[in-house]
Amino acid sequence: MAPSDLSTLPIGPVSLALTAERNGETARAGQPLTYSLPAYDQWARDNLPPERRGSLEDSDGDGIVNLLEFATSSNALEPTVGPLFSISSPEAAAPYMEFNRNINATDVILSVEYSSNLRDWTIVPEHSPDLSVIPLSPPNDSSLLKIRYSPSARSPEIYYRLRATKIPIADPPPRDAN
Ligand SMILES: [Ca+2]
Repeated sequence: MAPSDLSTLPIGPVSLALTAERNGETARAGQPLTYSLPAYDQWARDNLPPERRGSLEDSDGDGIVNLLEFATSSNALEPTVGPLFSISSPEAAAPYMEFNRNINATDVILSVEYSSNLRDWTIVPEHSPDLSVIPLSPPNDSSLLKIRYSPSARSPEIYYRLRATKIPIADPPPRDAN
């Protein structure tokens, strides 16, 4: 099994196409298998001290909670300087923002939201044509995708934010982090 097409699934759980082969015959499942692993918990155990593993904790005090650090392949023990995503220069003909997506964060939905007034936020749909995967050069760590959001509709003033939502795997309720 291999991820069916990561380039079209930058912000969600892993999706796999299932096939079975026997005696030269191949059967394919009609629906891909989408699965989530308790990836955050595993990452927290591997990377964070025991008393600072909460998804809404900020282990390095940089204002970015652990869940967002995980989802964007940021170092949760090394304060991030500046914003979590980059924005094109004001003169750019087609403005955009870019952020990193950790494809190992299979139990975290990472979405872009925008607002013109910082009160009402609109989620950019996962399969929006305004979202694209930017090839890294040189090719980087394979667990990292660079995602670009380039809005097709123009607005004189717009705010962006990233939302990370942890998919509940077992008993814990869903937890949000902005
Ligand atoms: Ca942090």
